[in-house]
Amino acid sequence: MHPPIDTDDLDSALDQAAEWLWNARRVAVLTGAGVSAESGLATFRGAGGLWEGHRIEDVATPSAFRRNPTLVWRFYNARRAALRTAQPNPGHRALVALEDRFAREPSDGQFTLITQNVDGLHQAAGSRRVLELHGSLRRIRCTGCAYKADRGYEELTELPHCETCGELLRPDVVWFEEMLPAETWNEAAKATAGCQCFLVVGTSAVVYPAAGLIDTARDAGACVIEINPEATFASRRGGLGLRGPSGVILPQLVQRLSNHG
Ligand code: BV8
Ligand code: ZN
Repeated sequence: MHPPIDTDDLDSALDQAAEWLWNARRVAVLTGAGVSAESGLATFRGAGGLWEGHRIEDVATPSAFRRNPTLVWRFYNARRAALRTAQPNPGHRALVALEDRFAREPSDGQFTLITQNVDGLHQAAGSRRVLELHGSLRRIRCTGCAYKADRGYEELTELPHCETCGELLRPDVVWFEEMLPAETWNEAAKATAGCQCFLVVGTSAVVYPAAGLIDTARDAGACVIEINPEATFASRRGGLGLRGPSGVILPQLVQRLSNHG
């Protein structure tokens, strides 16, 4: 599944990353679809740019929903169905351990988990504070009124309508060309600008403004650590690369950190 990891490089890189975390008081983490790949969920660009067999513009934009809401709901209902059997993996749990180590309480600003993922697996693993930049597959909202609800991963009808006003319901996710939730984005940007160590895990760093947080961290003088089996757009912008799957690397990093003292 992944190219062989050069253990010598990885070993020294893990030591360096643990040292940086040991000296940090405020840590921020940006996760992407790669963190959930080890829970069996398809990544966004894994299959050559097709997402579960669809093009972005056909399933993840407001115009796609206006044009063919049934197709969009088929795409999101399939992803919701996949979540009924998906479980958090050791990478998710390692991030909970990091939060427990750095944050005395969830909102003390010492540890901020920022995710592009919409699968809810960080919360399922026990992460207490998760900034969901792109919304959540659990939630749906009405296109005609203020109705919004967490419907878990229950099966929805092919074209769900609002019981209050009768209008179409939509997934409460951020589609392309839509603004991110302002408060969540501001919290993420503030935490990133104030952190001393920034972990970038399982993202191709292609989607903005989320990927811009990597530059924000670097400009703020934070140590940037990227965990990914492959090099990405983020890799070219410096920082330390831990080449490998997050479900393996994150637990190793947490172990090094606790060995450190
Ligand atoms: C915005 C929806 C302001 C929920 C997502 C033209 C007009 C308008 C905007 C734009 C434009 N051109 C560009 C833009 C900006 C656009 C954008 O960035 N486009 C990209 C395609 C270039 N951004 C937006 O539109 C954003 N809004 O800009 O608003 C605005 C408004 C109007 C007009 C102008 C500006 C909104 C962005 C949010 C889009 N919604 N999701 C859903 O259905 O999921 S983003 C989508 O991509 C997913 O959420 C996904 O999480 C996210 C990012 O992808 P990744 O997580 O990085 O996943 P990917 O598959 O790419 O990579 C996986 C990585 O994991 C790989 O590196 C792989 O190597 C690694 N990996 C694999 N296995 C493992 C692993 N890593 C570790 N361990 C493993 N085992
Ligand atoms: Zn309604």
